[in-house]
This record gives sequence, structure tokens and C-alpha cells, in this order.
Amino acid sequence: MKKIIYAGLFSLLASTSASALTITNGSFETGDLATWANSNTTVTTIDAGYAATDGSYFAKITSNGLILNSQIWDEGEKLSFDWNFNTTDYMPFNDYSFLKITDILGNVIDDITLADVSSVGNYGATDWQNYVYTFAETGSGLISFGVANAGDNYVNSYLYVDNVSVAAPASLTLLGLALFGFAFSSRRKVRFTPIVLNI
Ligand SMILES: [Ca+2]
Ligand SMILES: [Ca+2]
Repeated sequence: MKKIIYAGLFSLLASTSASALTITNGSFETGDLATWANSNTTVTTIDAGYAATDGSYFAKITSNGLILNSQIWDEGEKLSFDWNFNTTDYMPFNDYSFLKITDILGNVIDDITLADVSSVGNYGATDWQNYVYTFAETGSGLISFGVANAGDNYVNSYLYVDNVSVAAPASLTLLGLALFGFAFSSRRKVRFTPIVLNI
């Protein structure tokens, strides 16, 4: 009886944590851009004094370059990533970095400016930041990170990306914690109540 209940609990946990969004090599620890379509991008361990935030490697995207990943996602799923915009340019050449989500037809769902020269200042950088993007609707298409020149193409800016991953929705995290909490408390009590099986 106890085994059956625990099996039920853990299968429920497994089902609630299942994710349509699946990021492979999101931390670039293969040392290359495997799974990512890309242009003007390399994978490195250190650049301008910045090291990876997760593991050893991160992606370094150079002006007018980007990396893209084909994905499917569910409403409410969260994409987490670390990023750092580092420019060698100056105003009024307002180079900018972005996260862009497009559907399978190429329609832009979201186009988010992460940082630009005007926000970091001449020759500035944001240092590593974390961003969590929430998908408003179930869909599929491309997730793109990129950096673009503005005004001219003489001086580059860079976007570093690392630790691209699927963040658990808060509600599921709480459910998981609640279920684990029940499992531990029940172990002490030994008894199980039918109510729990109806969760
Ligand atoms: Ca990494
Ligand atoms: Ca530039």
C-alpha cells in the first residue's frame, strides 16, 4: 500500500514537471554551438575578463550576429538565461542586444531589448544579468538572442549568453514542495489519508 501511494505521488510530480520547452546545450558546455543555428558567434571560456556563469563555456555573439533555437512551448512556461551586453561602441551609435521570439510563420511574438549603448554608456557593459521570460500562449517557433549595430558597422558590441534553461513555473514548484512535504510528514506519521490521493 505504501509503495503504491508513493508511486502515485512521484508519477504526479513527474507529470506536473513535464515541459514542452526543452533546451539542449543551453549552457554551451559542449564547447560549441551544438543545437544552435548561429551567425557571428563563438563559444569561449573568457572574454574581456568575463567568465561563464554556469560551467566553463558561454556564447559570445558579435554585432549583427545571433543564435537561434527551434522550440515548442506551453502557456506559462518560463525561459531563464544569463546575459551580458558589452560594447566597445559609443553614442550616438546605439548598438543593442535583444531576445526575440517568433512563431513558425516568422511572426514576431516578442522583441525585447536587453540593453543598448545608451543604457550602459559609452564602452560600457551590464555585467551578467538573469532574465526570465514567460510564454503567454502555447506555441512553437524560434527563440533568438542577438546583438545589432546601429548607425554604422565600424565598431562592434557583444552579447554573452549562458545557462539558457527552463525555469519551473512557481505554482508547480509550490505543488512539488507541498507533495514532498506531505511525503516526508507522512513517513513520520506512517498513516496515509485518502484525501491525498485525490490531489
Ligand atoms: Ca556555460
Ligand atoms: Ca556598432
